[in-house]
Amino acid sequence: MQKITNHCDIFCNVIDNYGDIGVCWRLARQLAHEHGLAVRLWVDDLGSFARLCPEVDVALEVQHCRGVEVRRWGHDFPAVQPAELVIEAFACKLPQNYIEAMAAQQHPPVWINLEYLSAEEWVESHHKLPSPHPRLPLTKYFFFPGFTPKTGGLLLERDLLARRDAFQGDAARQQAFWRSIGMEMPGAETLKISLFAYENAALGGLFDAWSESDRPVLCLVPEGRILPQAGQYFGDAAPCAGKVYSRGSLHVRVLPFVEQERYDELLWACDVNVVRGEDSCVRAQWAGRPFIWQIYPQHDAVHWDKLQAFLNRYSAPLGLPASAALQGLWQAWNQESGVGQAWPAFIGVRGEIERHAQHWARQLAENNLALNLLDFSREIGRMRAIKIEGQ
Ligand code: TRH
Repeated sequence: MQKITNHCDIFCNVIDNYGDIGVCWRLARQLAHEHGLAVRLWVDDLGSFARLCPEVDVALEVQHCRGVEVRRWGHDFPAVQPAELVIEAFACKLPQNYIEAMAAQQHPPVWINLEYLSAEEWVESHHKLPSPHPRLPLTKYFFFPGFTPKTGGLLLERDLLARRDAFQGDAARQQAFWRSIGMEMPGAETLKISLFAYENAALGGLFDAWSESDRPVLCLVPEGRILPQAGQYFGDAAPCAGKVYSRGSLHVRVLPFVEQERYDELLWACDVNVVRGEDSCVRAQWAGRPFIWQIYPQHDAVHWDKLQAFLNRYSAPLGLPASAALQGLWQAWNQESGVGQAWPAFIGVRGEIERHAQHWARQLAENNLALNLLDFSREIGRMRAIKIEGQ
């Protein structure tokens, strides 16, 4: 009989930025906390990890953080007993001795390659495809997150939407959040915007539009790649957390990079969120507020198809003016030009986009990635058991 999965190894190779470890850390916690698995998270860059989870000690080979065993994934990989469920994140290459150890098990692990998120149609037909190892008795399966029931769904903690609603419906909780970032809660007339972005030549145009707005705009910028440009707009060559700037109706406040769990509160507290990459984009969707997505740019330009696929899917239920306004602003932000011109139309349809955003989050919540992944690994286990019994 195939053993019931209770150990899981997740392998994370940090390529760039925070998305790889952001997704792996979220998945690791969810499998441990909500499904009772013993999770070992192998990470090759503890420095990036520590930005999301400050209690990570970058000097340690082995440590326990919030119920997850965190292991440095260094050059010489130790001889360890492989887990029953092995998740290779984003096609990172597993250590050869670990692969050999998997193959040597009486019941080889369920080996899953967790892929990047995309709204493109081909994802459905590639989800769960097997890839037999050319030499060893092992099969790797491709697991695709996505937006339709035929994909692996999205990462969502069991209580996230309830916590979001509790936060958004409680002025005292919101006030506590605003005080934690060093300010009083802004009045209802202020448009609150979080800004998490890669370098973007269109930032000046967006700031111009906000500074000319007929209502106050507060922009919160966690420290990161866009910050030098934000500082430059205000003539500051050394912007850093704690600084505040003003021009016209626009007030900008630089925040420290907050730990991952608190980033959700920032998204919930704002009226509009500017996000990037993969994980913050998903979190903005759970926030149920209008957002602007900057896709991770790729050299071969394949990101344009990916952007358009999501835009089409996301804006499909909107009326034509709202859909055009949303598409116009996202395209301008990603093309890095014309953002100031696209902003007024977007903000003019904010109410409709917000209603849509709430509905969208409720719908997507029905397709939970961690649950799907565990169901799939059990399904493979059952299939193998049937095959063995039939021999
Ligand atoms: O950091 P990213 O640009 O990561 C990217 C993408 O994931 C992309 O798909 C991938 O190919 C590339 O890396 C290599 O954006 P992302 O995915 O939003 O990840 C950011 C993480 O940082 C996310 O988990 C949220 C978290 N975060 C915080 O914890 N605190 C903060 O203050 C902020 C701004 C973000």
